[in-house]
Amino acid sequence: MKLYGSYTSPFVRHCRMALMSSGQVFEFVETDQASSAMHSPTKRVPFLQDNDTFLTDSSAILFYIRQQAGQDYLASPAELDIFCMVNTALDSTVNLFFLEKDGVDIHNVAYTQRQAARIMSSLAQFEQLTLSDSAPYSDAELRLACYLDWGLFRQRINIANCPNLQRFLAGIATYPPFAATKPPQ
Ligand SMILES: N[C@@H](CCC(=O)N[C@@H](CS)C(=O)NCC(=O)O)C(=O)O
Repeated sequence: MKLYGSYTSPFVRHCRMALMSSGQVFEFVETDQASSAMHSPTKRVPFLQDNDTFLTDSSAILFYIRQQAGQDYLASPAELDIFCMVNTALDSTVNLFFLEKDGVDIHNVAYTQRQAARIMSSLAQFEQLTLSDSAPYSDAELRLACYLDWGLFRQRINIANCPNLQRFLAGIATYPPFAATKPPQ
């Protein structure tokens, strides 16, 4: 099984954590934008190849990994909803990151202003969640941790006024698969 991705992507990190905790043998193939543009129709990472199985989205990749390992994945509509909400915030944050990198003035465009507002209201909602303070973590929680850590690493979010999220991140920092996949600083 080959997982293609970067060491910084939060979507890839979640898949790497799932693979590590499943005990499955896999090869991680570091993939840049030029290579993902050539090998995946979405032109994004992660993507996964396992014999005849080719998957192009982290949600499907996680489904595959969890299924193969006989582990739970998004066990209730409520958990799926949190997972989706984190993905929405993450997509908005990644979009703003890339747009700003490409020179777009994101503060003066109505659409990007809406994305920024979405990120703020999502963080406020995440702060209200009841979150585990130690393993086992659900996939919604793992996705949230990947998002928060990436957002802080890229200086795209501020959780100074979110004690619940800070506590959650401090707890998961000692979870071995999370610690082992930290983006290179
Ligand atoms: N829905 C996708 C999102 C993946 C994604 O946004 N990946 C980013 C890296 S964090 C990417 O490859 N972006 C390149 C681009 O948009 O050109 C998933 O869950 O796998």
